[in-house]
Amino acid sequence: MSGGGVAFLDCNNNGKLDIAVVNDSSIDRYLAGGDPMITLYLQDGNGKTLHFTDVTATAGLTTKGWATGIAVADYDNDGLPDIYVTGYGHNVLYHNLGGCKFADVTAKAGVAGGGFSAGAAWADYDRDGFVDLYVARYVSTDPRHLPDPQTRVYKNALTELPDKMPGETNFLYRNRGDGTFEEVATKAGVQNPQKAHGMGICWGDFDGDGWPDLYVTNDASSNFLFHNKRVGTFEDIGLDSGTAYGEMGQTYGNMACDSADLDHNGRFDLFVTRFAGQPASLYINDGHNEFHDAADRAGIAGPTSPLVKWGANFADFDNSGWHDLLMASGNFSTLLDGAPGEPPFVEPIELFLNKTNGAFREIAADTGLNAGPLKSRRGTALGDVNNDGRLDILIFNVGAPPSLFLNETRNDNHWITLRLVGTKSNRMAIGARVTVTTGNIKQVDEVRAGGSYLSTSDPRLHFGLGSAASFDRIEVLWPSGLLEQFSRGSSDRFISLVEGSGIALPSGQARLAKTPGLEIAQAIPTSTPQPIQSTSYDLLPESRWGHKKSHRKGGSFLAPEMRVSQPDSDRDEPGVAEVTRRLNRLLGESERVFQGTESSPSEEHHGVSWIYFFTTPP
Ligand SMILES: [Ca+2]
Ligand SMILES: [Ca+2]
Ligand SMILES: [Ca+2]
Ligand SMILES: [Ca+2]
Repeated sequence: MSGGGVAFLDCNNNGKLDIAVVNDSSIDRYLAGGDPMITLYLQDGNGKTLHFTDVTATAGLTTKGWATGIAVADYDNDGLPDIYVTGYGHNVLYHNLGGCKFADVTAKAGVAGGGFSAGAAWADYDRDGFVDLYVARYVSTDPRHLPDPQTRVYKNALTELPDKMPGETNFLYRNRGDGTFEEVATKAGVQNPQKAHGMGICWGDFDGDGWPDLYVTNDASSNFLFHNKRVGTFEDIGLDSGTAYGEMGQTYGNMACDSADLDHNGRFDLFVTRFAGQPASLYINDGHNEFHDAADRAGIAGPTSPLVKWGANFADFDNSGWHDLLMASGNFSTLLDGAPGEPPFVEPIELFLNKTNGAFREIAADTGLNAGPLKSRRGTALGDVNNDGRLDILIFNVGAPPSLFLNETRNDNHWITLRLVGTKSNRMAIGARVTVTTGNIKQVDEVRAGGSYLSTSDPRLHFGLGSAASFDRIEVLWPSGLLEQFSRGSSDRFISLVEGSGIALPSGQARLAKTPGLEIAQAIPTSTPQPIQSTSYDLLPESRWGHKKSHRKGGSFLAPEMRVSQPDSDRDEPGVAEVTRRLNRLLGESERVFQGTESSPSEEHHGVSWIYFFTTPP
């Protein structure tokens, strides 16, 4: 199997991220009923220590099956994140009852799916205040009627190759707002009638019109970019946009996607991972729904090509103000180890540091990410699991416990992390577009719920601010259409922004097309809003990444080479041994003992470093 996914979520809203991990199964076990589809690890440290406890059974997450992916969102706007799990045979929707107790509401909700579901992700595509769910399905296969082994041997491995198997259509579940969903993929034009092999999903407003668009990666086929036509329907502009194929029009084995505004021009760019021998694509958004593949120029095509690539995330790991890129890899079978031309089952993680000039440099070896035993990696998720202002990494490993990497980068850079609370908009503000201005730099990001490879990251938006000890303003374009400003404030803290508590900017309503059905006000607890000052909403200059033209010069507060300093004992930062001890029971039962290693800081450290924790095999 090509699973699976991981998720950061805060299941009891106590401000500390919990962890959900998909559970693999096997054909024999699946035919006997399967395995519990996910494991939930509750973060229950005392604030000083990081500690997790497996609460799967007491949380009621007991539905069995063969899981692949996980997508978390608050589908009923009650303030508690709910969990959707994809898998083979059936999917499951767990409603969060509070206190990290869940109920399987799949049947009532009508989102069981069927067949072989892979990626899933939430977005409010019709902007009615309730998040909707897209599910990509992979191949059509039946473990009770497997094909003749003699016809399905790939090198040394008995396997079914996707390009020789029929695919399946995809699902779009429209949230009716009453706990039930209506499957509307055909009506909406996102059904995938050609039955391409769906894998990854990236919702994002790629054309900046305020309506979420949908990118779907397909194995052994071209990718879809479904442009939201604002009337409940989509059109596939994958081919016209330049995001359907490889740079020279190649059809590839596409796995996962992620998006971010890499070049500070307000447009979301796309990254796509692929099978071995196929470079990843970095599709730079040129505006007007046109992209070009800059992976080669950016120094990403070469290093990514040999690997069997899965999860990938853009994130600012050193808080420089520029997105770096994480990528996880691993071949699909140990039986291929040693086969001519085949990458091994276990492969290194790659981390590309943004050089801020349109190019990246692969620095994983210097960060400690590969200091422990290599694994066959799959889904990846990001989140600040210890709330120290640095994004940490969670990765699914095939046949092994997941890996959690704590970001131990030491530098003087600043950051803010924003939690958005929708009132008219969906409660988790999925799809909200946030612009953070520091000096003459504007960074844009969007709240997402599911993506990359089968996984869900921390819903809080993390912004590295470089040397800026304060931000000038934050603007939020809520899914309801409201554009609000929150005033200047100091960096290095977590801020909650509640829809309606800032200063409304009139241009927000005018900028977006009106849509009916947005009057879904709810009484919710609010945090203290920031004091306000008004301002204009300037556009940014053209991208320096673009092939068309670039007039963006200087003016940046971002220094690419960050000073590396040793841990400051005054900051009450635990050392490796102490963290190791504290993490002794991390991610599992008492028999899963953790060991810690640390990479050695060096001149080639590049300001990014990690403590690597891994479990001994059970
Ligand atoms: Ca909920
Ligand atoms: Ca909706
Ligand atoms: Ca759009
Ligand atoms: Ca952290």
